[in-house]
Amino acid sequence: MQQTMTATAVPPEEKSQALTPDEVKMAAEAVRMNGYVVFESVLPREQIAELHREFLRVFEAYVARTDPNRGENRYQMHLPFVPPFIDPAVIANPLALAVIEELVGKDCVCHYFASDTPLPGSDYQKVHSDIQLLFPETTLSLPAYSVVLNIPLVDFTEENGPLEIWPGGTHLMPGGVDMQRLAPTMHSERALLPAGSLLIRDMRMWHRGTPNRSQAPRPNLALIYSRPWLKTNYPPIGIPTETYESLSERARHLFRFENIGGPVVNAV
Ligand SMILES: O=C(O)CCC(=O)C(=O)O
Repeated sequence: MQQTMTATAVPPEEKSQALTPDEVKMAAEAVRMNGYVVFESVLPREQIAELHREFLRVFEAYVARTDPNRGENRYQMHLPFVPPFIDPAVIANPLALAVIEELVGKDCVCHYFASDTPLPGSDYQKVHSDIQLLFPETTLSLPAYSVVLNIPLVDFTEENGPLEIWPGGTHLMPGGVDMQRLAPTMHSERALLPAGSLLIRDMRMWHRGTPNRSQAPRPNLALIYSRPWLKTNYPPIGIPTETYESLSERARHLFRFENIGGPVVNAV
């Protein structure tokens, strides 16, 4: 992918800790201009292996009791707000947050904690954006108000259904554009990402899931961070009170509008 950045001058073991102020600015500019930025292989392999293992346990139980909800053989699943998913490197990743705060402000909230998984046999999704435009009746391009952080739990390859994105301005398109007719005429990219990478993208950027032709599920964690006034229809995240109180101050601030004291979903 073109907008791949590395946390230069940061030793691998501290990769998730820091970016220089200049790197934060550059990464935020990349999202503003192109709709996304990638930091490759930030989470350590061992952590990804544990997340993947636990994910599959939760996911298999989910698949056994629900129908595909994002097209054939393709599932969106809310994550249970429990370890290892709520590790600080996932919910309040310092590298991702530095860029996210630059884009949607330090007072932002995290209001979506979920995953997207195409299974073998899945097909192309329709090209779509993940959020409504604030003023679809105008041609105004507004700054970012909501961004999604994707963390692949396996390497995304040509075979296993990588996310396809339309960078270079689709996040700034006005309302009323015929996305399905226009998208095939525009440049798109497949997000071929190593497991544990961080993909930060403007929620408005056009994208779609592609067919998984491998033998295994292709899980992608998805956390949405937005300006605190944004209203969406996502169910509030259920967070037991003791879990909430055990979080860092930063994480508590991020999840402050969620269902504190509410039930954990999809736990097994
Ligand atoms: O394949 C993915 O990770 C994302 C799929 C997607 O965009 C969706 O289900 O809305």
